[in-house]
Amino acid sequence: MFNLILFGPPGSGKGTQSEKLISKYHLKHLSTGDLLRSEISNKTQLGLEAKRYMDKGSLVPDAVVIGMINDALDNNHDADGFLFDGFPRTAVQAEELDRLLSQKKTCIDVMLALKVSEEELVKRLIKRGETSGRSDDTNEQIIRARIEEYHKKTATVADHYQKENKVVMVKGEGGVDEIFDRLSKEIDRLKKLHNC
Ligand code: B4P
Repeated sequence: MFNLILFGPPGSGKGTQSEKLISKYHLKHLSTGDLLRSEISNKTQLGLEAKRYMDKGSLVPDAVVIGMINDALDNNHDADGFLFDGFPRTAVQAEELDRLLSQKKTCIDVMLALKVSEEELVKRLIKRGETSGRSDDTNEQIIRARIEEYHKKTATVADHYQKENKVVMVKGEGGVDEIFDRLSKEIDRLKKLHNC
């Protein structure tokens, strides 16, 4: 099994690169953003609660996203590995993910962290907002609130995995294929090491 976290601030290219990586490496894609948006479009109780936070650019409560990931892991026990996209986003989520994976006798092999300047992030998200219909992309103030939330609560998640020497920084600016090649090179190297 090979489990990776694709990490980075909002707009750093996690969703974009995940699509290409799951197809190349046959990993199960677990994006908490996508799972939450699907709950919202199905108008479930969970979706209605999550929307209140997402519309402000805030993180959804830990218990909600951890519950979703727990269900997704249980429903995919035959997967060859997981690509976690947008999760974990807090220290509590990271600890809980480690616990859930160790129950399944596996762990995180690597965290690939995309590095992108703040101005580039804002530019990308405003551009996506023109066509995505996502309420959290339409207003620059909300986009900046999401980036602030990342610095306040999420950036430290990298420290958690750094203690185990599992963080690899990757330049997230340039063409999509160029960044994909950088990520693939790291995965090809790390897959041989079998961390877990
Ligand atoms: P997410 O769905 O995770 O969305 P994101 O971080 O905004 O975007 P992502 O990083 O995937 O976008 P990408 O760069 O690919 O989260 C949305 C919200 O859900 C959060 O704010 C939070 O409220 C909630 N949430 C999710 N997970 C949570 C959790 N674990 N705990 C609590 N709350 C949670 O794409 C951005 C744009 O850049 C695209 O338009 C793309 O085309 C473009 N782009 C990508 N690569 C590019 C490149 N190389 N050059 C130019 N443009 C590029």
